[in-house]
Amino acid sequence: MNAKANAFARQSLSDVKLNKSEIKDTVVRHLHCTLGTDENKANNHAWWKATSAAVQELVLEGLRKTQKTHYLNDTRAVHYFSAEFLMGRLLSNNLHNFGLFEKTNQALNELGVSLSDILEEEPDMALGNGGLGRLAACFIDSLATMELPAIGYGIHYEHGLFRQEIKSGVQIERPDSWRDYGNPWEICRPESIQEVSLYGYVETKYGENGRIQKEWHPGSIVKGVPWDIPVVGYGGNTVNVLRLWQSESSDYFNWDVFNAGGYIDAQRENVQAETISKVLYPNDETEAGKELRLIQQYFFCACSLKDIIRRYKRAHGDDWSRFTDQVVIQLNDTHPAIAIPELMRILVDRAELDWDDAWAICTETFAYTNHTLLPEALERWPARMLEKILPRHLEIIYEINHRFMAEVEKKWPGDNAVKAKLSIIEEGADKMVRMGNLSVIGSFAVNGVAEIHSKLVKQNLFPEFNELWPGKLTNVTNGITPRRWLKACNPKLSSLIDSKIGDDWPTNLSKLEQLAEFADNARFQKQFMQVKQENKQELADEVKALTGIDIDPKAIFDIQIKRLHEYKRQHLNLLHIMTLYRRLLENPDYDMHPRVFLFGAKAAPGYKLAKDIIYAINQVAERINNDKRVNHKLKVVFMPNYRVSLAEKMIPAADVSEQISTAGKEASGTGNMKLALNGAVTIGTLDGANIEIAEEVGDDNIFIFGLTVDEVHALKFKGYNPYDYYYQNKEIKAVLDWLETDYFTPGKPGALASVKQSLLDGGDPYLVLADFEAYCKAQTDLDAAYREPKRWAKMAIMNTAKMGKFTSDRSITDYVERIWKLSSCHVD
Ligand code: 26Q
Repeated sequence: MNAKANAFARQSLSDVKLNKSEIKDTVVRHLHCTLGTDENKANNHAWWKATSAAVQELVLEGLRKTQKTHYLNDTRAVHYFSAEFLMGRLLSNNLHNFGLFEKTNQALNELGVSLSDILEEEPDMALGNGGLGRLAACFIDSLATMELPAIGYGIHYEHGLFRQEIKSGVQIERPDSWRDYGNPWEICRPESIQEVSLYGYVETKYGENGRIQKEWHPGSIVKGVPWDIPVVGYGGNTVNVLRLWQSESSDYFNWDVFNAGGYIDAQRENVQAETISKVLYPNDETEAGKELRLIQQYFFCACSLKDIIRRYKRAHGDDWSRFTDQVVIQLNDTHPAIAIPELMRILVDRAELDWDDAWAICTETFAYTNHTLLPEALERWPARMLEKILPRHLEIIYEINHRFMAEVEKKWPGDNAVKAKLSIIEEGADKMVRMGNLSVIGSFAVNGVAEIHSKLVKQNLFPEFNELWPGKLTNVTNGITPRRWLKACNPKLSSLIDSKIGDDWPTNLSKLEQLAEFADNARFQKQFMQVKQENKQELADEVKALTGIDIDPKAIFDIQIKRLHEYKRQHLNLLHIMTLYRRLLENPDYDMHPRVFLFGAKAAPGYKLAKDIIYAINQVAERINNDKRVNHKLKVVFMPNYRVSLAEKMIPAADVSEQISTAGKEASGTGNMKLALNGAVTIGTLDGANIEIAEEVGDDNIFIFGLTVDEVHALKFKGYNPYDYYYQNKEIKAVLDWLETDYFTPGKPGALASVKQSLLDGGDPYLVLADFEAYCKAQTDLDAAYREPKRWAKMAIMNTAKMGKFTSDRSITDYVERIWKLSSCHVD
């Protein structure tokens, strides 16, 4: 961009009171000067890029001001370390947060362009699997909105979560290429490149004062190139950053190989280095133990710590005494736990601090969020692997453990069982490093993500740690940003709410409670349900376009959207659908309101049964949707490639929110909050945040069913036999046997047998059959409620009205007050 254009940009877009014609001029200028095209030639993609570039001018202005303000005020900041940030699309969000959405819509209209069409051109930034990654994205939105000094640190994956295609009912994974045609938001910062060491060996030396010195001689060095994604707060004052590291080969390291004539070897090194940030691992809730995954984790933690320390030293030089005043690091699960020994290495080996001083700094710097109780999801790394990749870190972990074991001995003298349990090292043929234990020991605070989950973390996962350090384990219930998950995704409901209670609810979500006054008001009920109806019509059009399936917008839209996992029990939903189908076949007059069941879910590529469940859903859908006897009452839709931007279309149209995990297994859930906020009624178990949602909306406005956590434990303890339910309940037997025939897979009997098998001989680990009857009963009650329009409208309104607690602003306030001890910093 030339200097004149730049000056023009400042005069125009930097003034938030931008008018329409200035927006038009800026977008057109970018069409010409950035995209090299013009109004006549430009397609929607070019218009999207030009509009984004125009908005980016404002973003960068805000970013510059924010960074200057934070620097001048020498603010304490939170550093959110996460292997995943599921950002989704940014243009609509940034326009809303700057308050420019409507004006830009009009400006583009006058240029003959539809804003809603060009928004569809933006690829999702899918640098995450599901809940954990999206939580990180909601949190950085709240941090910027609340003008808190914060930075997100993660990995600049070349390929985000795979794109899902469904071919003949089967999930096919395709690479995601979100940056193929350039990303208008990210800024490369070569001036802040960091180098990271890997492999090699450790040399022990003796310093002059007799102090043992360890020197790590790395076998390989890679470069971390930072890409900054600006994060615009609502209101547009504070613009924080998400800094994502991309790996590259280090020129410095390859020079020798290259000079020695090893061009090919040098190239191989290049490829290996670049592999580190190539692809996001798609296995949520399972520990894969792959070497590359560990290298990814260390890579981004090491880059981020160097970045933090560089910034700290710029202000405080070599004086470490103020480090913990300035820096707090939140670990999003154990994925970044290797940062703990890395900071120890920097402090002890590089800064030459005494161990105890270094450890004091470390344990005042880190806090850790746990997101799971599933044993298969708790990260453990083979000590041998750590030794090879990070030899010095393994030594440090042993030292941390050695000193910690002495503490345990003091508290529980002679108790070897408790030592074995609390040790960071799991002994055995192959020693394993337990990242959960390391994280608890190396942090000053540990939190679960919903009341019940945190209680179980204290009681079942880490009871001895809770005894050793009372108060360290705590709860911060998750939340979601109402800017994306109501204001931006549901403009019709947002306007209706504005008209009733004013427009400051996006930053003060408990104001929604005022809607409760109108829950019985016939006129408001009508308006509310009219909005829902229009959203359902829009989704029906989308379903038709994406899948070719016709659905009736007057039917109940019953939605289950989340990663596919046995514990989330999509197959419980499926068994109920098959039960309704059977009832309808047996009795064509079976009394029910027409219902459309919609699913969105990706399965980890290596999770066979999860993929089988997707196949089963699709095959049952195919049969039901084409069965004239029932398809006026029952439809099933599997929406391919579930992702943030699809969630934004489905959630506003939901009547029913399926939250049916086995009690004790879903740490919190956040989709439950998004759906309820948009007026969907939950059918769910007493699990995760469902419990707190039920407390907020009241028993009349939610359908709770099934075993509680205590009942699950009791049943497992007494010995659970799924065959008891199979033989006792005719409908269970009928639908499970049905799965084994070729009714849903013509010519291929047994193609769905694995689902049945897992629920019988497989032992039904998630108690699907035990909860089946209660689930069906709750579904029948729900159907009856829907058929009383006034009752249903009230329930839907009450759900929206009572979601104030679940704004991520409240979660962040909890973190700030109880863990981070941060102050906001106003940016003018
Ligand atoms: C681990 C090892 C190797 C490869 C991948 C992974 C991996 C990746 C992602 C393990 C777990 C995840 C993601 C977990 C997750 O999303 N958990 C969810 O977190 C939400 C936010 O707290 C909760 O609401 C959900 O209940 C929880 O399931």
